[in-house]
Amino acid sequence: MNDLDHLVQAAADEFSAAATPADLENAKARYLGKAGRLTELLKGMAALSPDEKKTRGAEINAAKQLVESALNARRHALAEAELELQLRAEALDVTLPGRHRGIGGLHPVSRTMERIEAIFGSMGFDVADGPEIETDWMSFTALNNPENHPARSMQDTFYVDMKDAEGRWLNLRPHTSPMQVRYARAHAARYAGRDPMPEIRVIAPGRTYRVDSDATHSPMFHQCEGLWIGENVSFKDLKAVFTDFCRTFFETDDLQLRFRPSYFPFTEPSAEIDIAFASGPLKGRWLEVAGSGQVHPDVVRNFGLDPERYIGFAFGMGPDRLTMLRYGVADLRLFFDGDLRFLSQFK
Ligand code: 2NM
Repeated sequence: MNDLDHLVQAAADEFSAAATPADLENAKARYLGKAGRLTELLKGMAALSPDEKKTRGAEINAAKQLVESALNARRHALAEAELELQLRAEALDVTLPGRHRGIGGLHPVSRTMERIEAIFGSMGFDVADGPEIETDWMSFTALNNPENHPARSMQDTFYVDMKDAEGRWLNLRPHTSPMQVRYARAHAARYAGRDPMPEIRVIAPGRTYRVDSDATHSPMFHQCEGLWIGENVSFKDLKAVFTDFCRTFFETDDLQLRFRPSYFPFTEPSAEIDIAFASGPLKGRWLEVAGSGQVHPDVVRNFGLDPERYIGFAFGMGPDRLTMLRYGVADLRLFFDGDLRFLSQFK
């Protein structure tokens, strides 16, 4: 091997030994840089004769080409290796299941509301909703609530520190009855020319508010009230409708209903509706599920109807409590704390 062969071999060895592009560029400088070994050799040619220059120049250039191709080969190899590493680091296993946001679920109380709406809907009841901020007349007066009734007090009802356009104080509705009143009045006005008026059959589900807070009472709670008014609607219809509802809602015919005499200002006579299951964890215990009664003649009059002609019943129940019964939940507040550990169990 002559000196040039040695030089080419040494350069190729150093290039191979370079582990990074930076190492490689340093090695390159030692051969091809300004003060590199090949560059020095080329400079040294100045002292040679023209003939020697020709042969020596050709030899040096051949060697230089070999060094350059060794350099490029190593550059390419290092780039390939780097790409390979990067690809491996960023490798995706396309067979893994995707990461997705969990599909949410309806709130358990919303599920109850939807069940109630579906069941009464199948019995021909319309579903109505409307304002949660009401006037005294809508929340109390129209419903035959005396002026001095404690339900009107600030201890029981949330008042809004604001009056409506007619200067009337506003409250957060303490029940959904105002919606029944609105619906019945609109119905009466709409069918004023029809004789007889088509029956009113409606439920009003929604949020309601009372000053009350413990394990079984929340200041915001839900209600669903029902109303059926016609020329010949009686307590036996109420019994039939509500028995059917309970059997469908609780998915069993194995339950008893009891209508226990009670009092509400807007109904006369009035009854609490209790149910008892024939089996299961609550077997044999009477559970209050609704209030009900024949709509008071004064209330029918406030609907814009003649109480001598139109009669019917109303009932009101608490979807929150029905949800507690259906799922065996002991503390009402769990429904409104928004804790996913509780809520996600209902998905
Ligand atoms: C109840 C119990 C009994 C009721 C009455 C009315 C209306 F608007 F017709 F007067 N709606 N809902 C009613 C009757 C509500 O809840 C315990």
